[in-house]
Amino acid sequence: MHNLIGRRLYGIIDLEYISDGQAPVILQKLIDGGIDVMQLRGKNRSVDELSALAGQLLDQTMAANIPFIVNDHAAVAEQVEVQGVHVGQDDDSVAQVRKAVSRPVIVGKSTHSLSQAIAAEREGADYIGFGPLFATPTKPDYLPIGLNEIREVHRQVNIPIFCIGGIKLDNLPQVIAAGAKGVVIVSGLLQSDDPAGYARRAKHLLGQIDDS
Ligand code: 3NM
Repeated sequence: MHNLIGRRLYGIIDLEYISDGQAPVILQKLIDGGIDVMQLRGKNRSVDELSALAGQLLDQTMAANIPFIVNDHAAVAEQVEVQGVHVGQDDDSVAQVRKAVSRPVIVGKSTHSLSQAIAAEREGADYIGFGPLFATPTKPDYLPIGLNEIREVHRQVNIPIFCIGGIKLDNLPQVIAAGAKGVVIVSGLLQSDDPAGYARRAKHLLGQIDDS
């Protein structure tokens, strides 16, 4: 199974921003730019629709040796050999996901506070999202948590942490300075005229992180 340790740039193919038809081309640009993890997110899509698209995109992530995580639906992972499933606070528990998928998969969980982050590690998640750091139209109903707890969450949680929410190239240096080791970028990448270049610049900044 893939290991997420050391993976820093997590990209999401979010079907609110791009069409199914655009997905393979955009995904390839993100891969060319150096994303380390890929998630497919389609909040209003059925399991069958997501499975069909996941099946189409999986060859690309396999060729690039990037873990493919599907958002929300363990059922998609039963239909397509993706590497992982990501769940939110109101979705299936980590244990329910592991039970629903008949092979070992990465299970990630969204967390929105230090206490949720600690609970997700205890619950057996393989990694967490931590945010939203900043207000973001991609997840409009959540209060931003800011940068103050990033260092503390890294002290208290020992699974990979991907900071998320409103992260763009212009605030990424601030996010890194606040202690982030990995980030998720959605709209910044998908709304860029040059997603590969955008990913490359983000990777360059993330490459300056000192892990010690
Ligand atoms: N989850 P963007 S914030 C999908 O805090 C998602 O759990 C979040 O998109 C969380 O990079 C978020 O466009 C949106 O702000 C991230």
